[in-house]
Amino acid sequence: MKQLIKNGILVDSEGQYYQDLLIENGIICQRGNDIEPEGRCEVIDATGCYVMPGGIDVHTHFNIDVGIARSCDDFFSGTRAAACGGTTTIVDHMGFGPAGCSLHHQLNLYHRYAAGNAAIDYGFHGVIQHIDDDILAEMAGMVHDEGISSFKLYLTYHYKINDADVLRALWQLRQVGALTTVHPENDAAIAFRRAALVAAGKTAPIHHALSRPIECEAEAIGRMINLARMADNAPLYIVHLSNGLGLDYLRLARQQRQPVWVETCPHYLLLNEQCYLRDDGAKYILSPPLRSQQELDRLWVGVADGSIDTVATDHCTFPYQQRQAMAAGDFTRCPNGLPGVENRMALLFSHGVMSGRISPSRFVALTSGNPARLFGLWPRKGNLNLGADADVVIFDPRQSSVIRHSQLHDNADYSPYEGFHCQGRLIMTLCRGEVVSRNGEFTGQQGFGQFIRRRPFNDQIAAKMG
Ligand code: DUC
Ligand code: ZN
Ligand code: ZN
Repeated sequence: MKQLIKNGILVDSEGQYYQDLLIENGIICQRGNDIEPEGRCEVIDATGCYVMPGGIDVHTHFNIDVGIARSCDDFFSGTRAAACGGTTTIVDHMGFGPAGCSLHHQLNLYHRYAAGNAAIDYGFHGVIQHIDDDILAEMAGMVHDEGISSFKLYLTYHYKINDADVLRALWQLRQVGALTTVHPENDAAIAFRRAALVAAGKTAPIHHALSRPIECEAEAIGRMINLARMADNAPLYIVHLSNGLGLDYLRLARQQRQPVWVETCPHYLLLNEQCYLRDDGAKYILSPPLRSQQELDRLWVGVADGSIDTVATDHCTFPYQQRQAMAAGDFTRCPNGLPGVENRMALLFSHGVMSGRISPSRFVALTSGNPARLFGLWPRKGNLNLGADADVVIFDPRQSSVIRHSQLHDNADYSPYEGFHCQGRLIMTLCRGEVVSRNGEFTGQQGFGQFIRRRPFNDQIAAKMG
């Protein structure tokens, strides 16, 4: 079966081209002017539309057990929502397993969660919850036999890793060809501030933000940068950056040619801490928390000037009803996380491209090309080159939409972006040539998604990011 996407503006991380795109058996097989359909071929008219690589969201938490609750989107509902929002591949962060468990324990569990459920392609980041000789020895097999070429460690939460073990992890992961990703927040600072707030009876949602100020995150970012430098310049990826101070530390490291990269999320670009003062402020509790408008502005500068590399969602859903019941007015009892996997592409297209902050090529770099290069999906994904998977999104810049949770495909009961206007509308999403969404409706199939064995981290590929 062939598909021919005609008359669109093809966009990749490098530029824009008035070309047609021919797909055969789920693979991009020809690009050029005035390609004519031959044989059995569906023609898709993309006149006036941007035709771009499918989105890659490298930060989701589907079906995650966070100890006090389990997120309500599993690998079917989560990837269904992703498909409807123009994302064709996700890389999910595995949750913690039982104390002392192996890396393979969680990998095997996550394969069971995703297989037969995912509607788009997927991979997993490994999770490091302790370090010992067995875990260090297991890392090479995870990368080279299992296709897990990135791992996450946490500097806070139940299985926080101390500096000595962070160094051991960074060192070994570099040796085996993996990228270390980190949740950077200073655990002692959170505990200190939280205790004082709780003792004073200050437990409203705004106090969640006050318990984790930007210095708490920036300190941990700076520490990780320096530890990575001392671990033989190990490659490092900072997840969910929320503030400009941390970004300045990253810029400094980059100036010194250190291999560090950083992700931010739509909520840190579009929602500020005023949300915590609303009656429904508990809807916005996540970590790191939402920040002041000044920090949002500083992140937009980083998105535009190239110092931020990726935009992912950290999609981690707990219904508002459940949040209210569990928190009962105390932010310390509220499960953390926001939904957003269906809105990332449209929000960044609207507030980034259509508002003139970034070019369409930069949009592709942030949402697809750079994640593919960093996380071992390139050249199969993240581009529209011959031989790549036909993962494609078609955006019409002339149309617009308003986000309503009632029209989304996740299992949450709200959207933090309710009522947001998006200029530019997603018309179609193809994953390996299959139309998985059309005009906001899910047209894919549960179980269509394939596990993607990711390649080892490659600094030459990462160096060419857009
Ligand atoms: N913070 C995380 O680190 N992960 C999931 C959700 C959240 O708020
Ligand atoms: Zn995190
Ligand atoms: Zn996360």
